[in-house]
Amino acid sequence: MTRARTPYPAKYSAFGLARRGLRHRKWPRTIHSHDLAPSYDVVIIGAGVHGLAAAYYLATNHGITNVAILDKSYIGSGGSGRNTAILRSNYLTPEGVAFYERSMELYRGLAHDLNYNVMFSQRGHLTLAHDDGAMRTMRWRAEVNKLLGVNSEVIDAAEVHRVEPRLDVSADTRYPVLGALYHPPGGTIRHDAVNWGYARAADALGVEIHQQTEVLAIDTVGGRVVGVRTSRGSISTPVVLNCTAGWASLICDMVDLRLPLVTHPLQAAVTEPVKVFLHSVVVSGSRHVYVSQTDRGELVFGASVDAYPSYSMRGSLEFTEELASHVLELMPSISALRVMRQWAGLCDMTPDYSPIMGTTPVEGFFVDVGWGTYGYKAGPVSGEALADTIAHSRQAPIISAFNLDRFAAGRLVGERGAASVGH
Ligand code: PYC
Repeated sequence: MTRARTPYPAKYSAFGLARRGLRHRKWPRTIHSHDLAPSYDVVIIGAGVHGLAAAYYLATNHGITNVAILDKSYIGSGGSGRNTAILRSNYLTPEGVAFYERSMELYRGLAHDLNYNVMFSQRGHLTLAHDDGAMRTMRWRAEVNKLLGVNSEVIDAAEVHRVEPRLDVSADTRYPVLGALYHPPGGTIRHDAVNWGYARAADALGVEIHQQTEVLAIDTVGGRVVGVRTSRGSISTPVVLNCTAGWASLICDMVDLRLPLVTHPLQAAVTEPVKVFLHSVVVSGSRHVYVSQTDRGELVFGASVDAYPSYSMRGSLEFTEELASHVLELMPSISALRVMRQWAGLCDMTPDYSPIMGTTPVEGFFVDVGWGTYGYKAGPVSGEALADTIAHSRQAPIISAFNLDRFAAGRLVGERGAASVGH
């Protein structure tokens, strides 16, 4: 069934801005509130980038607009608003590289597709290697990347210095930089803009976004989904897509589906702004740190997930201390910089560091979960692939390797070597 469209959102353009400014006209609302309807063709749980993108591509690519997105909090309140907004496709497995490269392709066209400035900045991505084992993994990744048409190459320490003069690449440090995997198309994006851009476009196509609407139970009859019970009432639906992070296993529990997920907090921090000096995204797996600089000049840092499973989203002093010591090994010159804020998000870790996507043994119940620390990069392609999977009731080809059944079949897609930092 196709739901009536709300009028397409006002077009953002310099001309539109000037016209509205001169005429003192307000911009129309971008997201509308709705009562819950008694039934939907598809219910998506989670209003993060994955859920919003899935709804958008269901509507645009398949004409399915009778869709509700439910979130117990607000748009982008989970990992989609808490990540460090790094994009890359320099993965290790052919399946992973092809998948994330499609996401980069969609991200490149997103501002145009959504008529929303998502501030994608392709500034280059460096993954530093401090020992021979890491250098071997970088060469392996570079070869797989090149074979699949992804721009990555291994560079030596002198070249690293040329790309990022502020990094200490001298040989007399405790963990000298031997070289790096250099991935010029990698970069950063403005995550809130992506979330709001998808939300605005999906809303305009007739998708209903229900914030502050918690899923309490999922009803099944004879092994197939028939409805969802929420804090605002019950809905009948034949299709549920679980796009949550942190709560993914609790939602799957509602249909008695067990997933191999362990949830860990991942912390991040941002400094006061300084004049821009760091041009690329810098990652050091063995020093457990990644850093980029925003256009406003703040340094945004992240590290490994906390060592213990938890649902806590609080920052810790231990994290800041460790982060500072590792960052200063790489960039001693920033020792006077002050940290302004820190926060945490939840990461569902899988045994092979690859996500779990697509069909499940419960008919009508689909998953897009297990995103570890790399979910944001995959928002557009996951949305596109899950929309395709739901529309055709079969696993979309680009995610065929990522089905839940790989764990029982022993077909793991090992991406640990391409995770940003050691976990
Ligand atoms: O996998 O590139 C990555 C990443 C960056 C921050 C967290 N994970």
